[in-house]
Amino acid sequence: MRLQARLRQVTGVGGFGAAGCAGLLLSGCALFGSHPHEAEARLWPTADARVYGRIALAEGADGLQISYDVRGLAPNSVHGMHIHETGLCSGPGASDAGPHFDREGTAGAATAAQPDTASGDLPNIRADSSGVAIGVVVTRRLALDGVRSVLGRAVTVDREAAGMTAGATASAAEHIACGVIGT
Ligand SMILES: [Cu+2]
Repeated sequence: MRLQARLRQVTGVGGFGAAGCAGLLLSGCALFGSHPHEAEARLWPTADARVYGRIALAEGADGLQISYDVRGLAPNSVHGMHIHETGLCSGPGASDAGPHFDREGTAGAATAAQPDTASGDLPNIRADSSGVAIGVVVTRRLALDGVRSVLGRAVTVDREAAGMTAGATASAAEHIACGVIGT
């Protein structure tokens, strides 16, 4: 009976969590729990583009905060930005990234006012007169763990703005930059 109680304690939630964290001390597990609360993606140009940048992701009380800093864009241009299903930036225009991340299965319900509703569809980014787009998006539809996790997926910048044609699957849009989200 005493042995059984001990085993239960070792394999219980508390014991498992501590054991899981022991190997992950360097990633901040001891401070924040069993999954990362911060991640980033470095964006590199695809095809002939000269676009590069960084996306920083942080989980907070309001959801997932996505901060972007994209450079090398045409002055005052507007571009679509998405999370894609697969963490690959290879293929023509990063086509290996696959379809837009859409865990909720809501894409296709597009209207002119709400052009695309896949959870991986982020608002358009807007370059200033120097071709730099900096901004922050906060969403509860994405996370860094569970079924909404974007870890290991690709984030892309489109040549065109999203939502120009309601109902179009923007997966076919040409990408000018791509990066894989990691910790
Ligand atoms: Cu895309």
